[in-house]
Amino acid sequence: MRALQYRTIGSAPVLVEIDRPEPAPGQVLLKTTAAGVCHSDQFVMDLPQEQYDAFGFGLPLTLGHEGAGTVEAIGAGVTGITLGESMAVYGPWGCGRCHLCAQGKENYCTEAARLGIQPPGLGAPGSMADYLLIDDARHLVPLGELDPVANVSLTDAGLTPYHAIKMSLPKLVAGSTAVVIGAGGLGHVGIQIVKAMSSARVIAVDLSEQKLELAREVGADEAILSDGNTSAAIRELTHGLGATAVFDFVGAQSTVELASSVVAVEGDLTIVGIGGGMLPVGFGSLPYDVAVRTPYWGTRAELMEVLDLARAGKITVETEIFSLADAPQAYEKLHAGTIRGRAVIVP
Ligand code: NAD
Ligand code: 9ON
Ligand code: ZN
Ligand code: ZN
Repeated sequence: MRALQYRTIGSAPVLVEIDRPEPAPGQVLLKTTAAGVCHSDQFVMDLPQEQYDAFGFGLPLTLGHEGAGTVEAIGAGVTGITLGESMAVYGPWGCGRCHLCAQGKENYCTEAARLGIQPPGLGAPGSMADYLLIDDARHLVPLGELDPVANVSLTDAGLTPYHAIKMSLPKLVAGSTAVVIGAGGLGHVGIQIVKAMSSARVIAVDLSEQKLELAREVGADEAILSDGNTSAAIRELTHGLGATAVFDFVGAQSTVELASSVVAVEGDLTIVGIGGGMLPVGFGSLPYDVAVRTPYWGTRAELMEVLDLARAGKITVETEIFSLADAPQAYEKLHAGTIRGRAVIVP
């Protein structure tokens, strides 16, 4: 089968021919229907050797941590799923047994690292291949009638903002303001999630006019450029109060500083982007009682909820489709900042 693999530090990923895996007892083999392209893949491929090794992803790495597929083969002992069923893949695999996994919070599994359990595309072989091996059937959520290509990115670009935003919902009352920094893959879905789940006004911030246009199309009430005036503009739009919640889908030094300069008293400052920005946090460094969060991906139940939001027509992913052979171009476009919404690979 074909697989898009990151093989050499600092080089572009390449399409290679590898053996099709067989599901061992307990496992499931999917025939891939779609694979999403996340900026985290770029982050991983930009790491120097030493840091890459520290993450333990290994080489070669078959990319793709957003995945969907139809059930192709079922390992011994697996029950409850049928051949041919269309599935979304829950990516942050955990042990399934620890206290957090028992709550469906496999994204925060306390045993995964010790047991060497890694997400597909971030250690385990990922979805950018003709077939994808799933370690356990509980990591599959039926898509039903949802189109896998249009919805595959809900497994990360939907699930991650959903998890981040859901924690802030008690604060996002009528009259509140949510700032979404970065209207890319995660951000453009995040805007829709805030609008679908709360009555907050959304101010989107991005570097590019095209992304701001997309932000407005998907429901942002205001969309403003990220420049020296952004902080003042947000203060003005919020009558000096600042934003009830700031979701930073970039996480660079400049954006976490922007976030801290616009968050309101008792607000939430949620850093989702992994751009390496750091904030000094201590009494007086932020408005009173601001909560700073750094969430990772989302829970199994939340993936079901995100798919239900899509079924209800409340959220959609803007997609640009690429073949597996053209996947390296998708990463080039992502790197250049010219993907509108999410790039999706269709093998
Ligand atoms: P993306 O490239 O699709 O979107 C990023 C957007 O941010 C783009 O529209 C870009 O123009 C904009 N941007 C870049 N610099 C900016 C700045 N200084 N000010 C304002 N806007 C700026 O990326 P994505 O796939 O949506 O991922 C977003 C971030 O979230 C990445 O850092 C990714 O690695 C991270 N991520 C984190 C988690 C998690 O669980 N915490 C999960 C998935 C992705
Ligand atoms: O899901 C992603 O995109 C992120 C959270 C992966 C980050 C990483 O480097 O493991
Ligand atoms: Zn991701
Ligand atoms: Zn666990």
